[in-house]
Amino acid sequence: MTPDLFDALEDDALPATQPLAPGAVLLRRFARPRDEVLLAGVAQVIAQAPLRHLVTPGGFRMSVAMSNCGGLGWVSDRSGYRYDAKDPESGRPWPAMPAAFLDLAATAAQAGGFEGFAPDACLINRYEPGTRLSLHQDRDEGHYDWPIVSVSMGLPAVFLFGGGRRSDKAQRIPLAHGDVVVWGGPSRLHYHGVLPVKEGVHPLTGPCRINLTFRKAG
Ligand code: MD6
Ligand code: FE
Repeated sequence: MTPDLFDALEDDALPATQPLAPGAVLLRRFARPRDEVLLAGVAQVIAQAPLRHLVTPGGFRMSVAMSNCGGLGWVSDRSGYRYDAKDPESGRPWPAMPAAFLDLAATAAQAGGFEGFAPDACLINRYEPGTRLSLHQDRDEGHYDWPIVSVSMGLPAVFLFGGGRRSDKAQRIPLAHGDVVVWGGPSRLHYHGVLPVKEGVHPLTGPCRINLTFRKAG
């Protein structure tokens, strides 16, 4: 059996929409029909605002490489985490959010039950094999009225989705190319993370996983 056929058979056995918690849903393969357009958007953005390894307030270099597009970008340095309208590397505004990004984020949010999502921030993350993201909450937005929409492309990963407390047991959710996770409402502040990405090469992204995280930060 070819790997592709095996993938297709596995897909058939899984629901397209899988509830994870109240307000949280996995939309399997939701972004796949638009993957090439989205990755072209990523290439455009990172040509203007290159991926970089931020430093945490504690002084550690993050293993995930990051950039942003949209009116606000998430940044971290020795002084803390924050949203900033300018790329601190260049002093220029972050690149505009490609129309395909806005459209995907809005339609995915709608499929997750959140009508009218208009994100002003898109964080682009590149995970190379071995890269992980430890359990955290997304709480730098200052208000939690809108969901987080997280799009996975390229290499697969295991997403950890916990509860409102760090000690709550986390579900392990395998994410494949094109999968989208939406979490908002009662699960907006749920802890989440990504286990170390395994070695591999994806036909569209090469040896990495690209994640887009959409938020309303302003
Ligand atoms: C993911 N990413 O990569 C989920 N949060 O599947 C995140 O939760 C995330 O990549 C805050 C900042 C960057 C991220
Ligand atoms: Fe997060």
